[in-house]
Amino acid sequence: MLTVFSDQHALRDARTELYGGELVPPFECPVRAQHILERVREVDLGEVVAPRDFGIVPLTRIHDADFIRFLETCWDEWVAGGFRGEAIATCWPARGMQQQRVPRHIEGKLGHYALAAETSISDGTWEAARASVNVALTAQAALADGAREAFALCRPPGHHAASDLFGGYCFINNAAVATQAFLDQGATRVALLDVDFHHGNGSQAIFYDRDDVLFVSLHGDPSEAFPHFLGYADETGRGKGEGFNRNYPMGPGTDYSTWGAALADACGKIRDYGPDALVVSLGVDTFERDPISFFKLKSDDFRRYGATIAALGVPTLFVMEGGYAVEEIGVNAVNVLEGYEGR
Ligand code: Q9C
Ligand code: ZN
Repeated sequence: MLTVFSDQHALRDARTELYGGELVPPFECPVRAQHILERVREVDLGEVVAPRDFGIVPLTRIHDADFIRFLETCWDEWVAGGFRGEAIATCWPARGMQQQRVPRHIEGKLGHYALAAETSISDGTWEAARASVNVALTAQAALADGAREAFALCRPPGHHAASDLFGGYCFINNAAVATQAFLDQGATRVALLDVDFHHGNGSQAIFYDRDDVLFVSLHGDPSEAFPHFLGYADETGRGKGEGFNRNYPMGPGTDYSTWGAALADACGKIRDYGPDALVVSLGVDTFERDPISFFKLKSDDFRRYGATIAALGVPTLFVMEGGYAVEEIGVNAVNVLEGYEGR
């Protein structure tokens, strides 16, 4: 299987994450991608190529133009504002306040565009996010050119990013941009399967009103886990999108007997949908020793579910999302891909 990787991911190297009332080194850190790449090479998964630059247009198919400009200019505006730390949102348009007007001051812009406070914007964040979406689009192009599968080793991740929201370590929704690229190139239906531990709130919101994308997500119950305010089972889509959004929230301690059954059910929905392509938001924070999650998947389980996904027989683009047990992240992520390949 082809892997697409950019060393520009390392430009996303924030010093701070707001966690438990402290500023700590971010869980979403450069060594994650390094370890996955090392494992790809170790098992000889296949060729590793650098991304091409697809420019801004494919991003604007998913993201608000002012939001993209905000990401591009945020760090410079923050520095110009005289602040000494990294850019962190500290205030929001809460219930009863103005939701539509975008403030001029960077502090107000951050609150307008952030969905959470843990994700600092730092020097190089925009450049890394650009490289990450180019990785996804380069892998998508390989499928468009006839490959049956490809691995986009994206970093930073994307599935929490909505049309005009960043957070949960995400800035540009790489999987959503790649999904839209399939449609823009002539696909009629694309399935987006999100197996990251966290609900893909950004992907759900982006495609919620549409029937040309089936979004299916397995994740920690939002009543117990981030992103806390979306991802319930009764969120099934809206308007002509009704029935094209499926959530499988699961509680603390969920192991493969439960998770694998949910995946089998999810794959049944995907099969019934009959997609031209499948995009997998591949987070491995479902692992039993993930430091911020509560599922109990073992390293061998990742191999098993890769095979389940392969059985769909649909051209598949794997897009890397979360996973914070950095020592095991390479084995776990590549186990999915090896399981998919039946080796
Ligand atoms: N107590 C992804 O996996 N904060 N993002 C969690 C845990 C945010 C995860 C706090 C987690 C974001 C792509
Ligand atoms: Zn996650």
